[in-house]
Amino acid sequence: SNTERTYIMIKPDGVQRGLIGTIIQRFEQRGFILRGLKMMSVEKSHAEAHYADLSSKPFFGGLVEYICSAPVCAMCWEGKDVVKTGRKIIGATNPLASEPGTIRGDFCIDVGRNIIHGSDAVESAQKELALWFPDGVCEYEHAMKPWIYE
Ligand code: YYY
Ligand code: MG
Repeated sequence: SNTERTYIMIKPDGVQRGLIGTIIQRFEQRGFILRGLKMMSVEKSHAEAHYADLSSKPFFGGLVEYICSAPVCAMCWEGKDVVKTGRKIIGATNPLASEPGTIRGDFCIDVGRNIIHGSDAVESAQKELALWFPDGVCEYEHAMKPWIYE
């Protein structure tokens, strides 16, 4: 459906490196609709909840510390197949394996500083949006819709 939603987050390195505008532009110019956007300093427990599935990994502690090290930019994007397409726009987890033209493939090198998060499935997107946007997102009619979808 055209109203699928995903959770996208610019991580502390992306925020500090001044990449918010560039990243938003890539989703916006593709035709996706921005429904939620906020800057947020992340509590340890919140980062741990977001990455709960990875809690047994050796990099978990460092990952949580990184996410809490400076503010993040939390976003909800909407559109047809936005979860899968968002992952394509972002690129592979390890930036050295990300194709040029993807966000990670254009702007970063280390897996532990890969500047952006994107939900990996519709179900995880719903969970993540509930965690990061507990008060919901902005429900509005976007004027571009008939020019993006037939
Ligand atoms: O969804 P994605 O961010 O592409 O990767 P995940 O496998 O969900 O891992 C989340 C996050 O953990 C990843 O973006 C960087 C970090 N990480 C790491 O530091 N070292 C690894 N070997 C794997 C993942
Ligand atoms: Mg993931």
